[in-house]
Amino acid sequence: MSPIDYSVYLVTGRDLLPPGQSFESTLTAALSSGVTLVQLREKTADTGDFLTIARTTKAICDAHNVPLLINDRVDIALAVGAAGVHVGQDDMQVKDARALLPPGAIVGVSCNSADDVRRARADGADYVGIGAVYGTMTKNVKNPLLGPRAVGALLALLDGSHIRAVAIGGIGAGNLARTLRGAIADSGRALDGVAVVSDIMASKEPGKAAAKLAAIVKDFKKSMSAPNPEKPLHVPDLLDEVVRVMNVVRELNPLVHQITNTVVTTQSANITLAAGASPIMATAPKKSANWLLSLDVVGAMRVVGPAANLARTPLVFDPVGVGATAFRKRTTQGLLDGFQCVLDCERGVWISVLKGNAGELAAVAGLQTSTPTGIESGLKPIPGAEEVRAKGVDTAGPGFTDPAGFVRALAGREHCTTLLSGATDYVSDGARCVRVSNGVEVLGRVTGSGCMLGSLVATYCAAAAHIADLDAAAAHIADLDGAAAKADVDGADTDTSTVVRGDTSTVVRGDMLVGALTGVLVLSI
Ligand code: 3NM
Ligand code: MG
Repeated sequence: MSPIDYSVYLVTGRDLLPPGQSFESTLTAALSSGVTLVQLREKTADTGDFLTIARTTKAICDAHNVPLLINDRVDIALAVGAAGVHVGQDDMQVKDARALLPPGAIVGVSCNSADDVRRARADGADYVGIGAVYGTMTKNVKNPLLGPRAVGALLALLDGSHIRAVAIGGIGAGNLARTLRGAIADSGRALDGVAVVSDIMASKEPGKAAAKLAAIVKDFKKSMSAPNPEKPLHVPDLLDEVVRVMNVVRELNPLVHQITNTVVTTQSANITLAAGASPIMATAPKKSANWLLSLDVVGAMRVVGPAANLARTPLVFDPVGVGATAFRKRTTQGLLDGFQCVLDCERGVWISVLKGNAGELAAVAGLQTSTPTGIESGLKPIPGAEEVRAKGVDTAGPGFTDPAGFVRALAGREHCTTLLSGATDYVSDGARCVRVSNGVEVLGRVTGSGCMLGSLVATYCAAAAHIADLDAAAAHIADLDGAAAKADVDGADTDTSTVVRGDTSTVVRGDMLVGALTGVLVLSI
């Protein structure tokens, strides 16, 4: 028997079907569009009805060559010749189910805690369904919600075993990539797939819903098997890139959608125009009066971020003053869990940018390293994060002892190009790190200069579809500093602007962008 593909695991729920949609048509559409495994879950059906629906389901699964598992009921699985069963913690135990089923049958089990996973391992389960990751209306979940990082911690308990793992609970296209990326154990073990009920069952377009999930899982798996290639950077080449990307902006005149706070809206729009792009400063993702009325800024970010990810639109996230209050920390955590940095597999680069000053990035590094449920988070602590504390939107203290190392580690963990702005700026994609040392002191005293930097990063990313983000991000820093240098009446020396590879550089000059104040920038080309 070929190995089970857990990528997109549909767990049925007939009660969730929208009006006019039959179980058979939903199942057929989903199976034609990327679902790789089905679990028939019937919580209220009598045995006779369960058997009838199981036969129908088995026939449809067979027609698509997709294995079928039965929730809880070993007898039904045997009667229809299903590939196996899925049991909950209150159902028959894995060992007992295994004893009743033919050799080679699949037995999976729901897990919510470290103990559950350890027991599943000891009992020889084939896979675990870890959940609930997020809140869901589909099941009355009494256990603690895990969040992606605790899922990663539970995955670590499977190290060295062949047990496969899927996550379940409140997962859909909008949070899937972030879920997959957030749930990686230290060993590098990742989820084998995702189980969903309502995202497909309650959809009026179940085929489309399944296809979206399948595309995201495929992207993720590809990115895990093909790590970011190490591409050496040469300063002269990089400076050529700066010029090239600036020209591309002028040619393309990209539309740059920016959702930001009211302090900086005007500056952000102006610098976008000055770079040769078109800003749109809307909090509403669609031109609809309802959206405008009903969405606050954070709400708009929650809607637009995942939409940008799905459309493969570069997205710059600037968690302004995240360390200052519990509210901002919560909001940033929620946003990071809700949207994610999409990997462009063809180019082998992460196409989104996380940007902040030292205080902000230190706070992001410290987010949720332990989860509310007490499970040790799978999120790696970032060395040096404790060296910097946020003070309002500003940073207190002298900064990181090894900023390049810090940024590289954070970029690696968050899987997106990360830009640390400061007197010297550092940009890393997790492998390479560029240090930009042409800071201009006056920028530290201009509110919104960090925001403007974010606008430029976004603008150049939009234009740089064929240029690695790292280079694009470095390009605008050089640009903003250059512009500021020209404007600085005390005459900063623009000729000494230097863009060099981080770990080899010793050039540090100036003071740039300490007081960053920004929102989220979402750009569309
Ligand atoms: N099991 P949806 S959560 C069936 O935590 C199930 O074990 C869960 O539904 C667990 O994809 C869940 O609609 C429901 O959120 C998942
Ligand atoms: Mg059960």
